[in-house]
Amino acid sequence: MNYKISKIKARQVLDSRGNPTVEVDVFTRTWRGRAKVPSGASTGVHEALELRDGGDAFGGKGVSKAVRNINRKIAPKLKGRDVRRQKSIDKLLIELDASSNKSNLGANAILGVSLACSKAGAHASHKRYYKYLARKCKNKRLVLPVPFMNVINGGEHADNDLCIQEFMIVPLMKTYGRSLQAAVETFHILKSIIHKKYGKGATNVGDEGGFAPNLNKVRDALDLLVEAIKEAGYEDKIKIAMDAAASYFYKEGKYLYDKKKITKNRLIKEYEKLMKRYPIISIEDPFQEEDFEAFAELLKVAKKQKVMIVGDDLTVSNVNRISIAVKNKSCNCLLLKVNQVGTLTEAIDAARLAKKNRWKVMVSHRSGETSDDFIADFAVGLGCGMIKAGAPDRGERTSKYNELIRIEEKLGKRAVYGKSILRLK
Ligand code: 2PG
Ligand code: MG
Repeated sequence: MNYKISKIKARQVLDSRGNPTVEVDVFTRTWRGRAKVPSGASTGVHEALELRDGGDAFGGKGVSKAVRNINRKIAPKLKGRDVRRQKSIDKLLIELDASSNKSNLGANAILGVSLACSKAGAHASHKRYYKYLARKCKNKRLVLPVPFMNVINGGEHADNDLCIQEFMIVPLMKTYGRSLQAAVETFHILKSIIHKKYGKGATNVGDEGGFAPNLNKVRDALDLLVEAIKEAGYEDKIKIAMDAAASYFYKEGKYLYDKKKITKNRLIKEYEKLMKRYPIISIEDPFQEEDFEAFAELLKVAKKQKVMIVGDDLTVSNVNRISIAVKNKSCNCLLLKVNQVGTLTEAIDAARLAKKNRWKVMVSHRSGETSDDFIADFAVGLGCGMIKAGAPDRGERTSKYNELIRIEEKLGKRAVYGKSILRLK
């Protein structure tokens, strides 16, 4: 039988930060699906557990336990199962783990298997991966996502004093290909502006490939983006987005913003000013991950400015947390990261719940990535219209943007660009 899982083999490989991560091969008689698992630095406390070995090897970051769990505990249970039956495979993985946060087998072990099965299933069914995923998502409308490109890195992703973690450019030309070009041109102009203003070393890049100059003011970073967009000639075509990842500058009840301790009310006011002054279209995790109310207060203001408020550490791609955010009216967009929750099925459920509540969904990479380009196909298959995959440089980031180039080519005239899905100023 071509669809039966004949073998599963996991191993430890390296991610883009040089840390160990899990790679899984799932075989049917004639096909193989391979997945590599990403890893975050600014992780939410409610995320599923990433199992690390501890001890001395690899500074405690080895994943040999997770690998062993796959080879010894998961593989024997999945052998002989139909690889296309994603839901029942994921259900079995969840049952085998039997914890609330995947802490027994490790979310990295479980996700590697879940995604490798989906890839093997697509191969065995002779389907393009994005189409196969679209069926799993019960979605008929394939959409090329608008890239949210993190071109200035701060927070946990860079060795500088910027409190806000990500400053992104969002190209809104007619097609994906043309948008990518506009963003790349702007990225290179940004590099020369930073070089001129801040000198050598300032154009070194952070974990997600964006520049990491030693700025300490949020407005300085935003001014750089505005200047680069203008010089590149895309003033009305490229907008700005931010991921504050605010849990990481929240200390003892205050936010350490631009090196000053401020209250959440002052931070709300500051965001309001930024939204008025800059072409910002979205702010992710503007407050720490437990403050559903502050998110809600900002959302009221943001809606008037047509700015999206995105939940990441707040919602952790988890239906329970999303439900709380829905009840509190905290966000209108979900950041979707499969490894926050641990299986493909649960990630799809999270996206569905968000959509049902008229939120938008943005598929996202992690700051620790690999060459695995799953999220590109996933974003297209889900039809959500938005992807966050870092700057347009470094192999682990461009692998996603390049896969989208191939998909656009394949879809030809049928290619729809996600621009219309965004609410715009
Ligand atoms: C985020 C992500 C990805 P990390 O906060 O949105 O950009 O970072 O993977 O470190 O959590
Ligand atoms: Mg985030």
